[in-house]
Amino acid sequence: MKVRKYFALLTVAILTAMAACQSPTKKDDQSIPNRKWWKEAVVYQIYPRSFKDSNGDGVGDLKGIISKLDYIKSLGVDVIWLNPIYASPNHDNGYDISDYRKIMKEFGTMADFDSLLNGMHRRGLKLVLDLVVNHTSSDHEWFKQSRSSRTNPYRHFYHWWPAEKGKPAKRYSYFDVDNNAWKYDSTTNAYYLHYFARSQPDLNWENPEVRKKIYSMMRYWFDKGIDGFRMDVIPFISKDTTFPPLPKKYHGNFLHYYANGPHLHQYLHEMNQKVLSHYDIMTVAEGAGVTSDEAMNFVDPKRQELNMLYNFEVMGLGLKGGEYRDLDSNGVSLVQFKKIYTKWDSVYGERGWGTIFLGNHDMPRMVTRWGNDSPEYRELSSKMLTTFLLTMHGTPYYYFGDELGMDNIKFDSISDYRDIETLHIYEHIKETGGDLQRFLNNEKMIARDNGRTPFQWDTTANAGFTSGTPWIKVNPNYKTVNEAVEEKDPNSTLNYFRKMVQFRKNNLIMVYGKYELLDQDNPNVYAYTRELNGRKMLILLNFTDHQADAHLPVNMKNAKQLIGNYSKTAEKENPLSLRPYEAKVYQL
Ligand code: TEU
Ligand code: CA
Repeated sequence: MKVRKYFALLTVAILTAMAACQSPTKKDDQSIPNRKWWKEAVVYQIYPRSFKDSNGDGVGDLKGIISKLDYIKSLGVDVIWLNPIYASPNHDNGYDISDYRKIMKEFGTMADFDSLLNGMHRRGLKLVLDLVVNHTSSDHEWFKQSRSSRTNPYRHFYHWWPAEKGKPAKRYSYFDVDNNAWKYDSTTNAYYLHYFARSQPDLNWENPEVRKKIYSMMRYWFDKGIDGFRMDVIPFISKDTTFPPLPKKYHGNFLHYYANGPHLHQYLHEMNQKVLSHYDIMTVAEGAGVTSDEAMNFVDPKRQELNMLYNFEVMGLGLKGGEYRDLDSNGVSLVQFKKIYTKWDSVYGERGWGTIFLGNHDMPRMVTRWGNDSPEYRELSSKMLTTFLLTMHGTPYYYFGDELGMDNIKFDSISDYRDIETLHIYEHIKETGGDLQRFLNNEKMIARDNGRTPFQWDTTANAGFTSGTPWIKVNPNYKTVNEAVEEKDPNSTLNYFRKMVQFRKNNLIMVYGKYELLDQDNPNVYAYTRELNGRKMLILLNFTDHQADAHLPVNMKNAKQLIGNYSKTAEKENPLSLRPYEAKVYQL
């Protein structure tokens, strides 16, 4: 029954999109060099903990995902990226792995995994897993051995600094109450390195034994049939093991130092030769600390390393940062936003391939961060951002729940938070007698937990996510913002997402067409063209809550609108005048 409903809707979505798009794509198909399935794919990211709970323990699980595969298929997406599903004590929700070849107890069993993968492949969906190999959990057997004695065979699987040499040079840590990446361990009178939490010791990639073990583990998953890896903080893996004082030029920018280890590219190339190149798979590097000048070193096909990398630059927009993670009172500058995306597009002008995303499990909800989550504009601005994601050059990574227009939950109290990052910063501010309220206010906007609340399936208790008590609160707006309600409404953000995905699929120009920014100094409107084989499309996006005009050197006389987020056309139709958060795509 359900399946049929989805397919009926899917057919409607496809027909609408096809009707909206007049020109056939046949002509586009020829003469596109280097076509690849992962360039043409739309990736849908699922945070398994929060997608669907099958057994009432309040935690999403693999069986829950299996039960929703028809829904996922109905979206039109091609690839599912799952955040870590491996055995873990869950200090950082699976980013602290205690066994790479086992499934996290809360998520299910290896048999569940096999049937999930099978269910995806049967539906023509591909599966990308998270590869977390900069660090393990301190509960990993390797680390237990390593810390047990200085002569243990696993000792050099991690980075140790013997205390008799004095204190090691300062290294900053993300999730440490003292901000210190060296933790003293009395068993062997030495410090170990952890760029993230104390429970996430960094692996020693300079040790060939470590690399061998990791490559073998990667082959284990590829041999099971997975279709790729998203590589967690992969730029951080190589380290200068003399651990000198942080060089001056990296003061205030330690990330950049972490991302520039001496043998990083040697290891990525080795990984490519020993593992990746033997399978038809995709890889995407989390690009923390990588500048646009360096991105090509990861993805240039000639170098044989990885396929794609995320651009992190945009993540800092509109934030002042610092200890309190303050917001910039001027908000996000659209001119800056456009500049960053345009700069990153030019990186891949000739070779390599980019990515586009506006949200993930480390970010607040896209509509709150980049759109407008007020009742009046939540849906419109969600659709506008969806239009952006699906009309840009580069593979779109779409975060689950954004298709419903889910927004930040904005917790008032620290007791509602679950994330190690928020909790540790709070502890630190408390210990140093800082202003806790200021921090909590900022977290309403940027805390990672905002993007981790349960998926809103329907109007029943806990949004249909669980029959038990959810591990983190459900956003109370689930009574109106949910899949079941949106399923029935042809104009919902959900059905708009489906329409946009089909629009991209039906127009290869959206994948391969050259991107050009227009009207760059316009603070309200993002306007750009995509062009392929003599065909040209214009995308107009109003990022404000008021009427705004694009100023373009483009003749709109024969322009035809193909798709847009308002259901009715404006009364006085001036194509370059946009209503609040309006998004339109024209064929020129
Ligand atoms: O994130 C690493 C990272 O680069 C940080 O920017 C991270 O975004 C953090 O949220 C700072 O706000 C990856 C994972 O995506 C993240 O979920 C993990 O917590 C982290 O690595 C450690 O594995
Ligand atoms: Ca469960």
